[in-house]
Amino acid sequence: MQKMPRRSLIMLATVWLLTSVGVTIVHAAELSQSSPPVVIAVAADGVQRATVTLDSYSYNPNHLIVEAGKPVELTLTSVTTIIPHNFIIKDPAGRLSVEQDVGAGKTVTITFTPTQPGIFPIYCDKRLWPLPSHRDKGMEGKLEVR
Ligand SMILES: [Cu+2]
Repeated sequence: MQKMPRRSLIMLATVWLLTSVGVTIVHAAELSQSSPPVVIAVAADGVQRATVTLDSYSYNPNHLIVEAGKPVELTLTSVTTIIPHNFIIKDPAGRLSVEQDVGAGKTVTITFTPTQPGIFPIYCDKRLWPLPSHRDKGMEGKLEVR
C-alpha cells in the first residue's frame, strides 16, 4: 500500500472531526425542535378536539393551546411499529393529571377538562433501562391553558 503523506492524513482527520461535530449539532437541533403552537378549536358541542401523533420520539403537534373550563378530547395516534409510548400531563399542584399508554400503532382517545390557566408539560416517561427516557430523547411538549 502506498504511504500517505502526513498532510493528507491531517486533512482527513480534520474533515472527519468537522463531520462528527456537524452531525452532533444537527441532532441536538432536531431534539429541541418544536412544532408551531396549535390553538384547538371549540366544536359546536363545546368540546375541544385534536389529534396528536406519537412517534419515536416526538408528539406532533407538541404545543397545544386550549381554553380552561371546557372539555378537551385528544385522539392519540401512535405511528410506531414496536416501541410503546405514553402521554402524561402532570401538574405538581394536582389540578391536572393525565396518564395514558399508547401501544405501538394504536389509537386511543382521552378526555379531560383543565380548570386553571397555566402551561403544563406533556411527556413520555417510557425508558429502556439504562437508556435515557423518551422525554430525554425529545418526546415532550406543552399544554397551554388560557
Ligand atoms: Cu415514548
